[in-house]
Amino acid sequence: MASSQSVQAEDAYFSSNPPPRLLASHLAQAESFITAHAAAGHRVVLITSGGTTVPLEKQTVRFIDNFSAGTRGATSAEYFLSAGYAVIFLHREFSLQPYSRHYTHAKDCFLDFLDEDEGGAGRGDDATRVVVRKQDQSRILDVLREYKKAKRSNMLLMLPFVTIGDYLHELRGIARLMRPLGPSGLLYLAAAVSDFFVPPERMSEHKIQSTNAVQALQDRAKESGGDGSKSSSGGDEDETFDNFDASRVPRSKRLVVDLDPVPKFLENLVDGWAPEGMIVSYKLETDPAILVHKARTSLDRYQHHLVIGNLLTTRKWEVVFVSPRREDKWLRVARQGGWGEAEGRPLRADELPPEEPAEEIEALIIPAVSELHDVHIASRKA
Ligand code: PAZ
Repeated sequence: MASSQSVQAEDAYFSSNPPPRLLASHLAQAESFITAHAAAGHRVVLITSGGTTVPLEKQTVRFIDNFSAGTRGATSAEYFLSAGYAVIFLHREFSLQPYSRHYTHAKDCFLDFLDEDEGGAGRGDDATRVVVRKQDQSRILDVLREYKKAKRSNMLLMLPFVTIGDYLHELRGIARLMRPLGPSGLLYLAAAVSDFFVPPERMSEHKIQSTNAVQALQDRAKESGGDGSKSSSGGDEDETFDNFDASRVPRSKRLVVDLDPVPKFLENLVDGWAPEGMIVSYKLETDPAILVHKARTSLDRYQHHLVIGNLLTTRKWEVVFVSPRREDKWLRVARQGGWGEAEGRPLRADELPPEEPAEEIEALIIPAVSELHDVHIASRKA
């Protein structure tokens, strides 16, 4: 059972941080998706993907973000679909998505894949058509077929989030809906989740001002008994950056951001929201010396089933599986000529080849996770 302290923290967090506008609609979609796939005997995976934002204002102009393009989540979704899983893809809005990821955020603009076809004899019209470039056709056709198949068979449900608050509300709601799946439910948490946030009671309603021009406007309005809506003349102007000297900026002009820690909800997820499902979380670090230790600490603390550790610089080349009662297992993409003396220890950033890996590491991760999921299901049945 989750400790009463963490249940209290959960109640306090969710009652004071408003749910996203579309939560009810997202949960209704998730419920009918899960019900249909449970009836068909499919395994269902909830994948979280992308970074969560921390808004600094209620009407948000500025926010803090976490590193993640959504590559891990979107790529994993494709491999889970190939392995027969129905996928709920809870992703940061506008981050990478399964299938379209091959052609968005890419170095080439999608228009580079297209050509004009001037019409041909035998086609019966002279209209110019837009066609995919010859050299890209077979690759795009493969991706298109997989994408259409996933859509046609209703195997992929896409649900977006933006802020850390949206993410936590959505995660809790969907995880609870997955309970009837029992052990065949899989939670695969690859999103980069902020550890800090600004609580609503300390958040400014409007854009935080960098000068006191607005204060002067309001003061003048008060003095004249008006509403302050006229434009100001004179008074404080925005600072210019001529002769700017950071050390002389007065404290009153600095923005000091005071963040609270986000309560750790993995315990509630394991014990309360989806107690039978298999739970896999990711751990991102930048220092190789602490990665495995941090992954193991997270596993011991939350008692879930697997932590996949990865380092910022080497995450497309290798990951480490840390799970209870098993040795740590490193998975690494193959390289022509092998890894030489780097075999058997984490790679250093300076050992990476300049080009992207020839193989996607998710092609190794998903079968290995799915195998552990088989074991999880079998052990629950036993
Ligand atoms: O989305 P991406 O491929 O750019 O990055 C993926 C990742 C590094 C965010 C992910 O693999 C991960 O480690 N997520 C958990 C991050 C965390 O420790 O909160």
